[in-house]
Amino acid sequence: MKSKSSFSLILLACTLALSIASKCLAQPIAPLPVVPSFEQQAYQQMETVGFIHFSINTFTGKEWGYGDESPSLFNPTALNAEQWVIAAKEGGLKELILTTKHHDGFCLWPSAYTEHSVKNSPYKNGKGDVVREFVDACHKHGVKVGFYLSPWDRNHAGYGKPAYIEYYKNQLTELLTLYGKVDEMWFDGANGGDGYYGGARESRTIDRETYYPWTSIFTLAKKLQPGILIFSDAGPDIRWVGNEHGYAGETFWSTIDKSKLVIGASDSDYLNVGDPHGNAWLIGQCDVSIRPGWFYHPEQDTMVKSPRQLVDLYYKSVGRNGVLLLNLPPDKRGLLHEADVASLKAFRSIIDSTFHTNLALGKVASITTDKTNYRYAAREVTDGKSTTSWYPPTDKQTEELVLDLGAEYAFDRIMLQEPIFLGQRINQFALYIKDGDTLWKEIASGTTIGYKRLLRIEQVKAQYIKIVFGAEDVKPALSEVGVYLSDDAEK
Ligand code: FUL
Repeated sequence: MKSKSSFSLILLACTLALSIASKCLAQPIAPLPVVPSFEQQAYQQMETVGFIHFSINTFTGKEWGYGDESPSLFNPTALNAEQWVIAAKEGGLKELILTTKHHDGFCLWPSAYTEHSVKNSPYKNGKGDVVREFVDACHKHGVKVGFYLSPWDRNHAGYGKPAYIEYYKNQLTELLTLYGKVDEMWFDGANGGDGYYGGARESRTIDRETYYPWTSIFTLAKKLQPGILIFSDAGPDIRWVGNEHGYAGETFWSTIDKSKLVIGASDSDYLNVGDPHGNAWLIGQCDVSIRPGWFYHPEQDTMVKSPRQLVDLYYKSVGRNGVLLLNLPPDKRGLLHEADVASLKAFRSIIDSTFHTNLALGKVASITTDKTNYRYAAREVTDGKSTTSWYPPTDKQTEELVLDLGAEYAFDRIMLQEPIFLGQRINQFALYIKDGDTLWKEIASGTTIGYKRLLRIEQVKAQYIKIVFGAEDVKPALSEVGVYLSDDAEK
C-alpha cells in the first residue's frame, strides 16, 4: 500500500514536471505549405553568379543581331575560357551562364542542326567549340555551368512555325547531352519581331502563351539533366525580378502565384515583389551587366561599373533575398577586359572584408536583457549555422529578440536570415539599440527577410540590439543574425 502511494506521488510529480517543461520548451513549428527544394536552397546560397554574353554581336558591335550576319565575322584572336572562369571565381561568382545562342541564331557550338555556327567561322578553322572550352574551364575550376539558349531565333527560316520548335528541342538536347553536367538553363522572355528568318526578312510575331510548349521543354531539360534548375519569367525554379538593373524589391517574397505568370509577358512589378500567398517558390535572380551593354563594345571601356556600384547592387539583390547575376562580356580577343576584371575583384574584396567579422557570432541572444534571467536562450541565431533556427517559445506571434554583444561595438551593417526550409514568414521587422539604461532607439526597419536581408545603417555604437518581428499570420523564425562594420572602401 505504502509503495503504491509513493509510486503515485512520483507519477504525479513527473507529470507536473513534464507539463511545466513542455510549457517552457518551444513548440516546434511546421513548415509552411510552400518551401524551396533542396536544389533551390543550394542555389540561393551561391548568392552571386555570372553571365557571359559572347557571340557574333561582339564582332558587329550590336546588342541584337538581325540573323543575317556571316559566321565568317566570328574570329576571336586569343579566346581563353579559363581567363573568364578564373576572373569570375576570384570575384566570388559560383556559376557562369554562357549565351550558347543569342537572338541572332549564331551557335557557339558546332550544332548538327544548322550551318549558322562556329563550324563555318575562321575560329580554329571551323574546328572550334566555344561551349566545350567554356564547360571544360568551369568544371576544371569548380564553377557551375549554365546555358542561355535564346528561344527567339532571327536566323531560322522556320521561326514562328512548328518546325522551329523541333529544331529548338534538338539544340537543347545537344547542349544537355554532349557537355557533361549542366546546372542551369536560362530561357529568355524576349521574343518575336523582325528578322532575317532564312531570307524572308520580315516581322514575325508569336503567341507567347501557346507557341512554345514550355511544359514539354522543361520536362525534356529535367529528364536530360536531373537536378538542373530552370530560369524564366515564370520559373519553374528561378524567376526574373522584372528589371535588368540587378535589384529585387525592398519587399521581396520568393513565393509567387504561378497562374499569374506568362513567360515573356509577366507583370514586372509583380515579379519584383512576389506574393506572400503565392503557390510556388521561385528564387529571384537579379540580372545586370557590368557595362551598359550585354555584349562587349570598346566605346564602353570607360563605363564599367565601379566596385562601389557593384557593392550597392549586392545589397539590392543578395541583401534583399535575391541572387545577383552579373554579366561579364568578353571582347573581340575572347578575353574579359582588364577594367571589368579589376572592378569585379575589388568588389569582392570589399564584400569579403565587410562581412569578415561578425560581432554577433557566439554572443548571447535571448528574449530579455536581464543577465540573471537569460530565459529562452536563442543560441541558434548566433551559432553561425543557417541550418538551425529560433522561433518564439510562446504563442505570441510578435516576439522580441535581444542580442548582447558582450561589450559596446561600432557597427553599420546588419544581416538577418530566415530558415527558408520552413518557408518565408516574416513580413515586418524593426531593429533597436539600447540608448541609456532603459530606452530603445530604432535604427532600422523593413518588411521581408527571406534567405538574407542586409541592412545598411549609419554607424552606431551599442552593446544591446533588439529585433522585433511581425509575421504573415504565423510564428516568425530566424536562423542567423550578423552585425558588422563595413570596409572603408564601401562608403
Ligand atoms: C534579354 C535579351 O534581349 C538581352 O539581349 C540579354 O540577353 C538579356 C540577359 O536578356 O531579354
